Amino acid sequence: MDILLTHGYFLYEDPKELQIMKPYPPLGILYICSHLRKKGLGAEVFDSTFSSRQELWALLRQGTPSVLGIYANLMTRSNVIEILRVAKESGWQTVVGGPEPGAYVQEYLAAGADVVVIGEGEITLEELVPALRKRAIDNLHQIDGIAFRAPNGSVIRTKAREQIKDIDAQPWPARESVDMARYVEVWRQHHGMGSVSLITARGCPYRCRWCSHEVFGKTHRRRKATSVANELEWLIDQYQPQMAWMADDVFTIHHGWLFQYAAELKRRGLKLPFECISRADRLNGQVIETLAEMGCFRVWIGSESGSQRILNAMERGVTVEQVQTAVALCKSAGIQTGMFLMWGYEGEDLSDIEATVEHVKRTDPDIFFTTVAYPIKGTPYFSDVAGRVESLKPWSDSSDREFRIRNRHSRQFYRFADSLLRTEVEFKRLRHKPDTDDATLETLRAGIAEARAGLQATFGEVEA
Ligand code: B12
Ligand code: SF4
Repeated sequence: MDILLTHGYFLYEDPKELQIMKPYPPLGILYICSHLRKKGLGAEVFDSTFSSRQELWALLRQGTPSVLGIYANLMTRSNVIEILRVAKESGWQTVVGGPEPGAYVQEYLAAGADVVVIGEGEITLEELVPALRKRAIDNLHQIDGIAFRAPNGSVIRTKAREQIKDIDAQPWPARESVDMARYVEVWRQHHGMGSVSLITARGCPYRCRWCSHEVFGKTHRRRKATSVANELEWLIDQYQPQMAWMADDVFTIHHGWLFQYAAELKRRGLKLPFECISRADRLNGQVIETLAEMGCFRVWIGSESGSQRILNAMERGVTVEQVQTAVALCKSAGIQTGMFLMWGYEGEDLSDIEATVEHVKRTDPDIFFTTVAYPIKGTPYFSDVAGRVESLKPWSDSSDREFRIRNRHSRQFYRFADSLLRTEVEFKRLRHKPDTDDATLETLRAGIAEARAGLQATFGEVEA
């Protein structure tokens, strides 16, 4: 084996995810694995999702050390750091990649990574793995897209790695390297539908200020509609799923492509229910009708705020009305909607929170999730607040979500905002239902009053 690929996500250690139970395989390392195998390198995957750190430690300690490649994102950082430590103690050469390490090169090198890969991993690892296997460290300077330490301790960053031009020429993810049947089965057991994931494009050209573009930059490269249909057909044959998740950033970004893909599915008689993410401005009547015909049962929309002022500050490029129209169109086409909302973006005050509450009440999506804005290093939003960000724990033990932004409203304030949103929406939903009793409405009214009073009371509280 030339390289063992892994990621730091352990499902059974994550109480929240254990309730949700919607795991998908790590497509990034599976793409790398199939590419390296195609190039004749011995690549294997240790899929941590259903495994434990003890099993990984045993493999690292007992196996013959070679190169260990680890995918890292902001949530898995502390696990990845621990994996690096055990791997180094056991004599492995270590490489990290994914959306986070490029933003924290020094830190990952200090934590035990021999090399940090920045951007797409396929070609970089194709060149890097043989060099590491031969311990030809001097050759590293010639490999684009990496950072490493010179013998004198200085950090060397090579030229940026050029992106893969034709992503269709790449082999599909090496799903055979992970227990795909188990992923599908977990979905089936917990949600009544086995699910698979696939991507149709790489990169997003939009510029929402809080979103990370670390891996693909602002490019957008699409696969051919026929190639995606081939992969879907193969997935159905192999794993008999009842649904799919199109894991693209914005599945409906290219309308011409979408219509072609829909026609291709129709020609093949394929109609697997699926869910996807879209921007409201990339949804219109014809797109939504096409999605419904293709089997789309849910569209997730990044709505973020009901205040246009805040959407503009985020450079979201979407209007509140567009979100409302898109949700209404989905409803009339029989497609469920899920909304992502963000509290606490710079400049948000009580009137913006009230606008978000009104927006969600009016739009009435089937589901909505809220989060308090968190600055991802490398994004413009991070730069905006960098001077005020304080980590609550040492970098290596924390995620980029364990921090405080000085002078931002307190966490308690956002808990009240959340409670106001949920009780107001519930009240509106139940008020007109004939079987709702007065006591329920009274409880909700009290909840609304309490949340609003809490918001007022904590308005002056800021993160210290
Ligand atoms: C699908 C997805 C999810 C799924 C993951 C399920 C799964 N296993 O696939 C779900 C919904 C669970 C999810 C959750 C979250 N996600 Co997410 N997600 C994505 C998304 C949209 C696609 C991932 C993907 O498949 N990409 C396609 C592959 C080909 O790209 P890739 O993984 O980046 O891999 C390439 C390179 O990174 C590199 N590479 C990857 N691994 C390795 C390993 C080595 C050794 C090397 C050298 C290179 C390398 O090479 C690969 C091929 O070129 C990305 C955005 C995006 N478009 O990538 C966000 C993204 C990864 N998610 C993000 C975030 C913030 C989250 C959450 C924190 C959100 C939240 N609020 O909870 C959670 C964290 C969950 C967790 N515990 O890890 C951020 C990460 C930012 C960061 N700096 O870490 C991203 C980049 C979105 C964004 N633009 O901000 N996510
Ligand atoms: S939030 Fe979505 S639309 Fe905005 S830049 Fe990120 S991926 Fe693109």
